[in-house]
Amino acid sequence: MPTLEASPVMDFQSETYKDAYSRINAIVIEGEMEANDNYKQLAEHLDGHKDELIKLARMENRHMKGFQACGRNLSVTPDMPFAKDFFAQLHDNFQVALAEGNIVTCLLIQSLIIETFAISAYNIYIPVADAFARKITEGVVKDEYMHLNFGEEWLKANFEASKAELEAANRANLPLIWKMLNQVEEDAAVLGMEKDALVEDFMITYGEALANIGFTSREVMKLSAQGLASV
Ligand code: PL3
Ligand code: FE2
Ligand code: FE2
Repeated sequence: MPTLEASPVMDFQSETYKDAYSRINAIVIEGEMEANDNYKQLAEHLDGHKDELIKLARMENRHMKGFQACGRNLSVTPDMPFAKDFFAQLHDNFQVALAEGNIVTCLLIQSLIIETFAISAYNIYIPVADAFARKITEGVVKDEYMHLNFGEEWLKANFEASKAELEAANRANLPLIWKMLNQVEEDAAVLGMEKDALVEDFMITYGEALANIGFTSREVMKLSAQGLASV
């Protein structure tokens, strides 16, 4: 009946829910852990931003602990090997870029792509989460906007020198996000999260970030849809 409350009734203790949660929970724990590593490494390579980056890294560590608590609260054991594999390609691309001194690429991967991925996932998760996880995730998502903003500000200040590398890094890494989204689509649906909503939220947030950095709206459209046709 259309007048009734629309929010889905979720059985957080069902085996189906807990099975899907074991992978999604692992993904966010692994993502937060890798983000912690990435900001610690960036702190050593980005002149003049060491203290700030160390602070961001510490926040990621707190996020990881928060999501570990969410899994424990539902008596779910996160499937960490699955999650490591899930991030492997992005992880490798970040490490190769760092080794080659391509800091712009590192910032695009961590502060733009991964933070936007997290922001869209967390925003879509909050309304369908259990009460404990909702509270944790609401706190986390506020921090993630700050992390995205760090990347935006640095890239905006260095826009002309970064533009070509950003375009190349976007071409190499954004298609991985669509692939990753396809991999979690079914599990996310069990948690009440729709893939279309995730894609839409991602495109909006990522597009806004690119516009803030200095790309024209035509460029933003091209960049933010890179590789999307294959989804
Ligand atoms: C860095 O601050 C955060 C890195 C975490 C990235 C996680 C991306 C999550 C994508 C999985 C979609 C399912 C939603 C999960 C909701 C908790
Ligand atoms: Fe985080
Ligand atoms: Fe973050």
